[in-house]
Amino acid sequence: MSRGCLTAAATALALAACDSGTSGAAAPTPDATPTADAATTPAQNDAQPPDTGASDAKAPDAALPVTDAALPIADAIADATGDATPPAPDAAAPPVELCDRPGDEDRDGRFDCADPDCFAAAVCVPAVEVCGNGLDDEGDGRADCCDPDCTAVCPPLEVEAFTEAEVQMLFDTECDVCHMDGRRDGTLALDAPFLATTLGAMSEQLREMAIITAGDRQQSYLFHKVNDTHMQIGGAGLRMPVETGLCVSDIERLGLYIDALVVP
Ligand SMILES: [Ca+2]
Ligand SMILES: [Ca+2]
Ligand SMILES: [Ca+2]
Repeated sequence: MSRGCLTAAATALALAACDSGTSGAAAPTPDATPTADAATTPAQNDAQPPDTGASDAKAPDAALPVTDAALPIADAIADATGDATPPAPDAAAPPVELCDRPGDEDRDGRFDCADPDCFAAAVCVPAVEVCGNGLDDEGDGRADCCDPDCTAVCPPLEVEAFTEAEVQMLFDTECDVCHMDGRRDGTLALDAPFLATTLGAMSEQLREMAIITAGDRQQSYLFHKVNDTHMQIGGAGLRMPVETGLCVSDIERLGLYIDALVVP
């Protein structure tokens, strides 16, 4: 008896503890338990509905505007798509040459600036040096009165001959990339003292002419290379310095220096 009674009592105590843990002091009375449960459940139900109600209220409200707004947007997209689709008919129109895009778009056998359709296009009109605007308008490396294109409208050059030190300084700043410190474009070396390697030494590009001939710029291949007249006398290659060239006043001062050189 004692064991069965103890077990039953333990179960009753455990149930009582569970109830008391859930609903507090009202647990002992069976009637109170349902009351407490009933009170709790509705309360929870009451508490939840508002949340559900709130979310339900948002969902439809949010959904409606979206749907309403989506319709016009969809219509607009459809309209836009409809308008964008027509390119098909436009593509059938005569093609136009695009002057700045490689290709013969109008299929007349002539491309870009070689196509008469592009002769007046800005991209095809050769740039010209505008003298006095401070710019190198056609990109030959020389601006305004430094550009030979402006010689006719610029004041006559009234310059003095470079000294030997000034010529070396010019080479040091303009020719060092290719002709100094062991770097050789051809055989030309302009390291100081430049006269040691240029005066009377025959040019590789024009073997019958010395790089520098004392007293005569016209017989000095180096002068022709910077004056851009080297091709006219049978030379080769590009004007020097590459891309930038020299200002016409510096070319003239170099010419005067060579002209004044005395044959050793
Ligand atoms: Ca083209
Ligand atoms: Ca200019
Ligand atoms: Ca220029």
